[in-house]
Amino acid sequence: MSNKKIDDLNTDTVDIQQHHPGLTTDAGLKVSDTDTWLKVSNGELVGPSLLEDQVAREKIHRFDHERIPERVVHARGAGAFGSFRVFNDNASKYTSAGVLTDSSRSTPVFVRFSTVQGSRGSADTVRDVRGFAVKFYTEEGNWDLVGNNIPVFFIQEAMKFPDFVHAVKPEPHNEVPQGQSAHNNFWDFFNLQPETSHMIMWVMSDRAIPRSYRMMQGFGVNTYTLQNAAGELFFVKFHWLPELGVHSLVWDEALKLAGQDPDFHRKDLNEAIENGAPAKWTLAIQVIPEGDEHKYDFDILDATKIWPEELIPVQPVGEMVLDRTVDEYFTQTEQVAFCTSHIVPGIGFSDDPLLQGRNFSYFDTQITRLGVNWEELPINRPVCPYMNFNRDGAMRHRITKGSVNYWPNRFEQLPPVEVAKGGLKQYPQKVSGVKERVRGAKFQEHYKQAQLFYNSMTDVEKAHLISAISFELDHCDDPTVYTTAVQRLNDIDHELAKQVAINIGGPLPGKSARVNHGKTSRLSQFEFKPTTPTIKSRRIAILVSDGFDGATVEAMRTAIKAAGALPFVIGARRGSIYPAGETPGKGEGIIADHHFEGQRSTMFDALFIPGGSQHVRSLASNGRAIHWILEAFGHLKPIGAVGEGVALLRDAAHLPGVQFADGSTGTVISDYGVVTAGSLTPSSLSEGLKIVKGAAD
Ligand code: HDD
Repeated sequence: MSNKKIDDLNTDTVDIQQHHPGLTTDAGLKVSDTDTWLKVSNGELVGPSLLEDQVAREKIHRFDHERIPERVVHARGAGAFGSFRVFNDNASKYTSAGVLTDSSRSTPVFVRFSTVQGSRGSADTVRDVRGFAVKFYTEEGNWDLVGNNIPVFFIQEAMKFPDFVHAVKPEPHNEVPQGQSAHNNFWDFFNLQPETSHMIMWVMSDRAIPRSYRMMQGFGVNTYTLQNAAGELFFVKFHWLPELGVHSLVWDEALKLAGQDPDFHRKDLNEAIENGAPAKWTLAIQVIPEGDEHKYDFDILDATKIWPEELIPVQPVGEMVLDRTVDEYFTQTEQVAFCTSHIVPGIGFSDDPLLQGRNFSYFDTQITRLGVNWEELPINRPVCPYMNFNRDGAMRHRITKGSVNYWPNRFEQLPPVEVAKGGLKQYPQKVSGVKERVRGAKFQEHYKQAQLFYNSMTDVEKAHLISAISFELDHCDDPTVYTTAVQRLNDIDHELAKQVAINIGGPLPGKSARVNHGKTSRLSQFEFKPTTPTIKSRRIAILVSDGFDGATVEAMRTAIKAAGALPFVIGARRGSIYPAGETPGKGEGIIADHHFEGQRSTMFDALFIPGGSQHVRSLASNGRAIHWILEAFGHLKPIGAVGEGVALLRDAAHLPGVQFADGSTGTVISDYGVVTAGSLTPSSLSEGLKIVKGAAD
């Protein structure tokens, strides 16, 4: 399908695989030698290099200036292209914005996902908030919805942002730690700034270690406004709901992946798109009419609060599909620049103080990062016509003809556009008051929603949350920090604080004066299942050694591919592995995609162990293969085993008490996510795939 933004970018794209003009300088001079500097030589001895070699000089100069400042936060990211389409008229009552109401449009988008704390080269799977920034290239200009995968934020006021970022970033004296909030300063900030209470619960939950960018919710976080054709105003919060449901890694996986495959999320996004599994989200809105602003016991303009969906329903509006990877990281993912201040008619801001400050900060940061003409860069420019009297500045490259560059001018060129013809309309809001540095009364309450979140977790999620906090506080070596943190957690939930105190040391907290209200909401990630159960794009490892059962592996590979998932054969070595009945060294056997040391079980969603007596004997004597199986089992991955593979699984995963099938009918031990069968039959295969699907659910 055509995508206006891709067409636009194509006008600036060269493909070096298609065009071979030969090597030239940037000025077009054909270069005959790009490897050896011009020197003085007498034929035998080679003397000094000559400064006059302008080709060498320019190559080095150009290289010296390749880096630009990385983003002060969200430095590490991955991007993709796609489109957004409205699929109902839910939004029409509230807004006149075509992008949210016109179902005949396909609006091009670019999305950049990111972590917040780490620098550009940090690992993907660290515990952190994930950025979820969407640029809609609409017919009325760019709309940037710059959100996160968590619906609330650490602070209420933009003015606190530098303090918060300094506190969470590596400490100033030694620049430690990288990609982590597990340090004194972050927790000190939490201790002293109670408005962080709600967000800290989310960041310590499994939401902060997603399995994939494709399996996260997104949230605009701030409160925006919508305005309809009749001029009525509504407050709105934006939600992205992933087609695949919300899934997380377990902490042990996240830790290991940070070393084993620091680009895990980046690769995952590209791998899925390239293998025909575009990433999809439903855009949904929560809407509050202007007159109901003060109806709730929380302030609807406070970014540390959610709007519980039991009170304000989440209404689906349209679907975003990401189906194209970037061609070049720097010019697209690195140079893309978002601004919360970029809205289109029908969408507006609210008095949310965090949003007001963000509206200043983003434009400003892009000037430092990319220069004043950053909006001219191909990835940032709109797909609709644009023209104004902003001029000049470093690296201006658009050439504008005409003899005037101001308004009004004698030629009446470029007059402002009337509101009726699509010009920006300001909502006529009556404002009066006293100039004061104040926060609203309801902004003073910080604990009710932190409790709401904690109460809404399942037991497993609560246990993970306690472990996560205990991990982080264990990395704080200042007793003031970790003992105070326990007191602060006690304001949220006494049991939670007690469990953490037991783990990290220090005095146990006494009963808190603040009692947990016990209420819950739909916040557990288990509530966000895939639209349709699927294993599409999931990575499934098949362990093999020489002498494996060839027919079973072939059948399994075919079944996995047919389900849209990705089979990977993992062997003792990368290269030919021979099935039973074939002589090693003769013929091709099966080519293992990876070997046990090169890839680890953490990188896969499920594991299959075929039968074959020689193959099982050899895996059983391979420590790494045993570790693979045990680790996959420990991480609760679905595991299938057939024939002799069953005994290997039983021994490797230390499951002596569990009954495995030894007949051909197959037994499902679903509590463990384990499926075994004497041989691969249609029924055992379908049971197995069901378990994998269930795990992906
Ligand atoms: Fe921010 C980047 C999300 C509060 C100032 N922010 C940035 C990005 C995301 C967010 C996803 C990366 C965009 C990209 O991929 O290029 N930020 C948020 C959310 C917030 C938030 C959801 C709370 C609702 N941010 C926030 C505040 C301020 C900033 C309060 C300043 C007052 N944010 C920035 C920034 C960044 C940024 C310094 C760094 C790089 C950039 O803008 O382009 O201006």
